[in-house]
Amino acid sequence: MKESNKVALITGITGQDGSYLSELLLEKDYTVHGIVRRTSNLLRSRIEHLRRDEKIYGQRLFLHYGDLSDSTTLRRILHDVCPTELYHLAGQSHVGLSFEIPESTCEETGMATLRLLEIVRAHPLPVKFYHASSAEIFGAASASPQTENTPLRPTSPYGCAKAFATQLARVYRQSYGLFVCNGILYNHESPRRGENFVTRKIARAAARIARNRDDDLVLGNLESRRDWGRAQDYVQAMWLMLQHETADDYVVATGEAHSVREFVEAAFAVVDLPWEKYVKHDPSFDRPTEPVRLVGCAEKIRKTLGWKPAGSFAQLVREMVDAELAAIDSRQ
Ligand code: G4F
Repeated sequence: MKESNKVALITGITGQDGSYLSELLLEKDYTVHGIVRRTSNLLRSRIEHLRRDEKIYGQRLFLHYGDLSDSTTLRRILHDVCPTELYHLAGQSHVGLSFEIPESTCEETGMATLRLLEIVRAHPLPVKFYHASSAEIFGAASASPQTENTPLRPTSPYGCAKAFATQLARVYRQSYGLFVCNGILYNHESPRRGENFVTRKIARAAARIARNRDDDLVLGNLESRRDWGRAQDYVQAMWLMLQHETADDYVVATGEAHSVREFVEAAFAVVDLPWEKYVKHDPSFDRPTEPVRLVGCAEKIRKTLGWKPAGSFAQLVREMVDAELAAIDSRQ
C-alpha cells in the first residue's frame, strides 16, 4: 500500500503525543483523523498550527467530536473514517490525580480501551491498533530494568487501569488475531507536556523565576526517579510498531533513570540560578505510593524495529527550559 492510502485515527490528538504523532503522520502523507471532546474553548493549542493551515485542515486532517464513553459515536466514526491504523492515546494520564479520581480514571483508561477493542473486532476491515500502555503497569517492579516480560505490579489506580487495558490488548491479539500492539512507554517529555507534570512544571518555573515572573517552585518528592525521554522520538516508536509485519508489545525507554532533584538542578543550571533558594516542598504533592526502580530496557524495539532514543537527559532539560524562556520573551 502507498503511504498516501494510509488513514490514521487518533484518540487524544490534542495531547502532547497526539500532536507530535499527527505531525509525523502528515509528513508521511497520511490522512489523519482525530477524535476530540466537546469543550467550550475551541482553541486546541497543540494542534492549532495544523488547524490553521488551509492545505492541511479539512484536506488531510479532520477532527470528529466523540467521547470515549460513547460507543455509538466511536463506532460511527470508525465506520465513516475506515482507518488503516488506530492510535489510542486518550485518557486521564496523571498518576497523582488518579488517586483522587480513581473511578473515572479506570473508566477512561481501562473500559474505554475495551470498548475500542470490541469496536475494532466487529469492524469488517482490518485495523492496526496501537494501545498507549505505560511503565506504570510495572509499579513496584520485581526486576530492573523492566522488559516486556516483567510481571505487572501497578501501584496506582492509573497503573491498574493501564495494566487491565494492556492485558486486554494481549488477549484480543491472542484470541481474535487482531493486530494490537502495546507501546509500554516510560515518561516522555517536551515543551508540549501538560503543565501539571513535573518536568514541565520545573522548566516553566525555572524560566519564570529567571524572568522575575515567579518567586518559588513548590514540589513533592525530589528523590523520585524516572526514565525520561523525548516525546518526539517516542511517537516515532508508535508508528514503527504498526509498520512491522506482526503485532507485539515493546518497551520504549532510554534505560537511564534520573531523580526529580537532578531535573531541578539541570533546569536551574540552564538559567544560572541556585535552585536551593527557590525550591520548596509541599507534602500535598507527595503520592500515597510511588513506583520503584522504574527504568526500561528497550533492547527488543532496538533489535526488531531499529528504534533508539535520541538526545541526552541534559539536552531534554535544556530544550524544555529554552522553550519556556522563548515563550515568555515572545510575549514581551
Ligand atoms: O511528571 P509526573 O506526574 O509523571 P508520572 O507520575 O511518572 O507519570 C507519567 O509517566 C508515566 C509513564 O512512566 C505515564 F504513564 C503517565 O501518564 C505520565 O505521563 O511525576 C514524575 C515524578 C513522580 O514520582 C512524582 O511524585 O515526579 C514526582 N513529583 C514531585 N513533585 C511531582 C511533583 N509530580 C508532579 N506531577 N508534580 C509535582 O509537583
